[in-house]
Amino acid sequence: MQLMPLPKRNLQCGHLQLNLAEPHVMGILNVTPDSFSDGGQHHVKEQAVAHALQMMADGATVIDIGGESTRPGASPVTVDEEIRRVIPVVEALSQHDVVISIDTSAPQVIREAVKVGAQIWNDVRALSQPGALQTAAELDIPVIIMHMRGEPTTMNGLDQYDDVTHDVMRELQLRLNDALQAGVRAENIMIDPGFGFAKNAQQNLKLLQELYKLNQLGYPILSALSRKRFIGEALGGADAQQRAVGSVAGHLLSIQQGACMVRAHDVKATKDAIMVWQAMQMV
Ligand code: 9MG
Repeated sequence: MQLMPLPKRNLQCGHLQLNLAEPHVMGILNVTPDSFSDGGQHHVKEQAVAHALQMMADGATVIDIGGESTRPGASPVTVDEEIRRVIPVVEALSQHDVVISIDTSAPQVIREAVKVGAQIWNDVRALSQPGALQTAAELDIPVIIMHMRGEPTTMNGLDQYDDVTHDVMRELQLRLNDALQAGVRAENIMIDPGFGFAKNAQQNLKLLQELYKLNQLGYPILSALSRKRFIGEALGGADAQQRAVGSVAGHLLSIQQGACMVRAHDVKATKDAIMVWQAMQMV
């Protein structure tokens, strides 16, 4: 496996800066009805904020808040519902020293979230929804452009690749071209290979093995494989709750190849692994 240095630059996130010379943990905060025990909307917000604060204490510098599940088969939610779920949590977290990322594809959601303090747009649909490119250019905030084919509901049948890494890079480049053409600044772009989106287990592993190649595109890389099915399969069929250590391994392999951010459920374990990696780098 070829090793690549991390990109040595800062990502400006509103009034906060992320130094991308060191790896960052993005903690996952799903604000969907099944994420927290049902105790009414206010109670869900309290639990979500408490969970985010714990992830920050554990070492997350970014919290990724999502109000729509992108799992295959998950039912879509309306923009109004997404806003209702996400905005109160953004408002509460904006009082804290953490970068807030919003996992949404809807321009209206990110616009509302930025008004109350969000700084990064994490879009698994890579700015493909109507108005998304213009919104990203206008808001002038960091955007994560992820590779996917189709929609979460249709992607499972779209995994025909000649060479998965090469094809993912070529298709990502097309989305990058569209973003740049629309006026999104290169300094605001991060890329993501989209582990688990329109890829089978072997293809996900191949992408992980060759992640370093994505450095050729010239943008900081986010790796997001936390608790995904292919990690479970590599572990011989572990269910989601038993995939923490496997996910940490995958994230560390990503960082070793140049990823400067990893999106994780298990923040403390991920941070510990990164600290060992960093200590080794210092020798
Ligand atoms: C929200 N979400 C779920 N999986 C993801 C992935 O692989 N990358 C990014 N950027 N977001 C994701």
